[in-house]
Formats: sequence, C-alpha cells, structure tokens
Amino acid sequence: MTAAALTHAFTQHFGAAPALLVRAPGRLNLIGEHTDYNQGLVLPGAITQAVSFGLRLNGTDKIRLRALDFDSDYEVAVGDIKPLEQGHWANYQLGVVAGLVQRGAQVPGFDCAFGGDIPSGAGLSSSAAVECGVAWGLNKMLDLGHDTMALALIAQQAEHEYAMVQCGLMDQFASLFGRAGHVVRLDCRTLEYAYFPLDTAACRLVLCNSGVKHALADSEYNTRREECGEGARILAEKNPNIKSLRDATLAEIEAAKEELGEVIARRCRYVVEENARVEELTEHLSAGRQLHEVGELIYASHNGLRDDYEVSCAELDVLVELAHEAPGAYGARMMGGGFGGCTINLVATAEVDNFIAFMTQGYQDRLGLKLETYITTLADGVGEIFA
Ligand code: GAF
Repeated sequence: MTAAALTHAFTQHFGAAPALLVRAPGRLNLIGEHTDYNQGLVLPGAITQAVSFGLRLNGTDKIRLRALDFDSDYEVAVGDIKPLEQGHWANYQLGVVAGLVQRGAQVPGFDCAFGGDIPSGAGLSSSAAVECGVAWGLNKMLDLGHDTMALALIAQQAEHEYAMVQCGLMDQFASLFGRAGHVVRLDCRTLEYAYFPLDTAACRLVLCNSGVKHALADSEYNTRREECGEGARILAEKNPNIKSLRDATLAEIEAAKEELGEVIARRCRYVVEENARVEELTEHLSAGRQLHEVGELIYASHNGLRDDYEVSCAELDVLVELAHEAPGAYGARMMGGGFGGCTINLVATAEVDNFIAFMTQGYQDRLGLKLETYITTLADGVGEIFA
C-alpha cells in the first residue's frame, strides 16, 4: 500500500491525518525450521511484501483500530484490553499494547489503520508483521526507548498471550531486523546475529504458495513444542548440561531411544540435524557461491520436516517433488510452521521464468490446483515510510 493511499484511507476514516506511517515486512526462512523455540539457529530474511500502518494519538483513552483489508473496525479503552476470541485480527495489536503496558508504558488512546500485501495463510508471517509494526510505531510515537530486540520479544509475547501460539522468536526478529539483499542468522539462545548477502545475479528465492492452510497448524505447532521440551527433559536426566535440544547430540538421542520413545526421538533428531544444517549452510554462504551444496541442505531440511518432524502435507510434498525436476532449482523445502503455506525454492536467476512455468503446470497436472508464485526480494526490516 502506498503512503498516499494509506494516508487517504486513514484520514477518511478517522477525520485527521496520521502522525506516523510504518512499514512492517513479512519474512521468509532459508533454513532453520522449528529450531527457534529449541534455542537453536535460524536463517530468515524480511521480504518486500509488508503491512503498512498509519498511527496517531487521538486524545481519548480509546484504541481505535481499522483493518483496511477486512473492512473491519475494533475499539476498546486502553484500560480494558484483554485477549479476544481466538482468530480475532485485533489480538495482535492488543497483545503488543498489553506488553508495553506491562513494561511500564502509559499508553494513551490512539488510532491505527493498517493494510498490506502479505498473502494471508501463506506462512509469510503477516501476524508477526502486524505485531512488529505496532510495537515499533508505538515505541517511536510515545518515545518509549525500547531497543529493537526488546520490541521483537514484546511482539513474540503478544503471539503467546493473545494469539495463543507458543512461537519462537524467528518471525518477529526477521520482520524487525531484516536487511535488503541479506538473510540473517540468529542464535536464538544468545540472540547474537549476523547478516549474509544473497547473490541475486546467481540465484533468486522463489516462493510457491500451496494455497492450503490446514486447521491443525496451530495446535500441532504447540504439540511439537511440547514434544521438544519433553525430549530435552528426558535427555537432561542423562546429561544435566542439556538445557534444550540445542545442546543434544545425535549419539545422545540414539542412546536414550527407549526413554524418549520413537516419536519424540525423531523430533529430537530432526532439530539437532537442522541446527547442523544452518551452520553448514552459512559456511557455504561465507565461502562464496556453492549453490548446489546449499540446495542439497535445503532439500534435506524438507525431508526431515516431512519424515521426522511430520509438519509437511501432501501439497507441500508435491511442490518439493516437482522442484527436484524443475529447471534451475538448486533446493526446495516447506517453510514456516508447516501444514500448508509456501515452499521456498533456491533457483538459478537465469531459469526463474522456466522454473515458475514448470511448477505451475506441474501443480495443475498433479493436484488440479492453481499455483501462486512470488519472486522475492530480501528487504529492510520495520521502519518509517514517508509520504
Ligand atoms: C512459525 C513460528 F512463528 C516461528 O517461531 C517458527 O517456529 C516457525 O513457525 C517454524 O520454524 O512461523
């Protein structure tokens, strides 16, 4: 949404111009899936698709929200906010306000209109973008002085306590810390991070939207998180240095197979292997262009997510199978929480058009489904936009 369109919509609705315009991007993740809540490593980036916000203090004690894309409004007194029914779009904003208040902020009434172009249900973290945009905007408008990492943590808390998904930090981190042309590796234990450029002359990241979102995504996500916690607890009985799956080795998992049980052992193995893949992939990126090796790691990540972690679905598996045959594809895998959404594909730049044509035809032929694709550009994280 352009700054002019947003300003116009805001002014029409609230009767005064916004004081601040903010852009908050969605995210992709090159590798490191379901590792963030195991204190592991992730390698996401922010994308050009984003949610934009107009904000202004309104001189009352009311928060007035306008969701431009859903043509829907919500209003509440600041002192009365509480989680709404699950799935309500205002939970993300309200959760952020609650987090700021909890940290001592006096939040006065404000108006907020927002809308964007992150396809919903595509696994590109439109919810994290909403949380991060509001957190960043209120922090600036009210001069609260939180640093960017604190804002990511406040946004994550909103997801836990208002959206009721026990997510890790990756999505909020990527939306706030993205850098144009780069992916960024985050160590979810120490919160240290490092940027890696992606050479777009050689390769592009193409997202293929399966168009499905299975209802069990949120509940299965929380279940995986519990299984990992349980795995870490069992492993810690033998080695007290294991504080999370980040600390475990494959040998330790193998040795505790009986106690873990078959399912939890597989979950643990996936997490340990995926962390190793993030390390290996970033070594390849640092060493220059080794796209075949990078691609193999991406394919291996999908296999683990499908077979050991069991968060893929038939449509995503078909997309990855097709990518194996597609012109220019180095690697492909499901991305994000799973059970639908997009695959991420590393594709030779010169072959992107052929790749997309092949995938589109193949998805239609195999499943009778229409494929939406996005050639992404890695973008900057949350920031102000100027009219
Ligand atoms: C979702 C979560 F929000 C992230 O924290 C992360 O766990 C991801 O699924 C899986 O890697 O996007």
